[in-house]
Amino acid sequence: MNKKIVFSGVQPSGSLTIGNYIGALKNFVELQDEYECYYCIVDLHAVTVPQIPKDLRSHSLDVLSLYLAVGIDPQKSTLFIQSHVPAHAELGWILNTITYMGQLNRMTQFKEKSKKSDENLNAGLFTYPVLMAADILLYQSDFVPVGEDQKQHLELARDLAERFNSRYSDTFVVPEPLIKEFGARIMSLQDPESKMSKSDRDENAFILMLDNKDAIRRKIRRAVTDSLGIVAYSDQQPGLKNLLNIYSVLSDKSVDSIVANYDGKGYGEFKDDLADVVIQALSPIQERYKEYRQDKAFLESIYREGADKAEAFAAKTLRKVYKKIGFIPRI
Ligand code: ATP
Ligand code: LTN
Repeated sequence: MNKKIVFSGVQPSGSLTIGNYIGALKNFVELQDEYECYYCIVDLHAVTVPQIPKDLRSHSLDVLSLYLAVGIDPQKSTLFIQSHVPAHAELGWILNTITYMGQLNRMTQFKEKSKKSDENLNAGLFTYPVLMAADILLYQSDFVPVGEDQKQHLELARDLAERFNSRYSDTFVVPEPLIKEFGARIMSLQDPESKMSKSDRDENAFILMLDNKDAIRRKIRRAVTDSLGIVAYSDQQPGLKNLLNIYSVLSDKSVDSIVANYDGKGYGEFKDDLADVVIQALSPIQERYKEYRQDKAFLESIYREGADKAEAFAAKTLRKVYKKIGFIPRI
């Protein structure tokens, strides 16, 4: 029986946050028994904002080590680095030619990122969602586990698959996003109206997967709440709502049972316990991370094998696409 295919990617653009963990990595692990999974380190995406080469190199291996440390099993899932499989850039180009400027102009992530940047914007940042569509469509992916912020990009990928299929004949599977009901949008600890982001300038806004115990405790203590003083899950208390989401996902307890536990108790006690929950969830991952990260030879063997497998699949799809478009096959 053929398994359905799952694809997802994380940018090696910095240290990963608990937002990346809860919204993405944690779900990757849960999918690997039921599906054929491809998990990519999307370095071609990372360079749409300026990167320091030495840091980019090391972040790519950091992400690979974190993939392994959270429990992604390279015997079950294919782990690889995007730039090792040239078909991503090649299909990206083709898809650029069927994408409308208007569609890309509507992308909220582009609008936000371009607002934040002081420098000249590069064209890659604008066409980033097209490359993402190529990543997904190359593997005939059925499902794409992502955080809420990627929903619009997934819609573009679906749209491009449908457009290509109707223009040339059935070629691509039309992918579906897998977005969890809880934890798909972890918010900044300093501004609960905006997404927790690893590129935030204020480091109190995020908790990194590799933060030590003291940093975790300190950042949670400083997390913005409100003056109501009641532990409750409501839109009037967005800071607390976010903390409750984190608590719930990482402790596997329902929000209701957590709220009930803090009846009549203050934010201080709640935050201290939340820090324990986060530390307990991250500690074993951090331990395993350290082991993997120092084993260069092992990491190399994983990404090489992964690229071989991914490349074979991707090349097949690309060949089909080129043929349908009217390119002459070399052999
Ligand atoms: P940046 O915030 O620096 O722009 P990012 O962390 O959003 O980067 P990626 O590293 O590519 O970008 O994200 C990897 C995955 O993590 C994506 O599926 C994304 O939806 C998810 N993700 C990122 N931030 C959050 C968050 N705050 N809550 C839930 N999921 C998130
Ligand atoms: N754009 C995504 C990262 C990404 C991705 C993908 C996610 C690139 N290619 C393919 C899922 C599938 C982000 O999180 N910023």
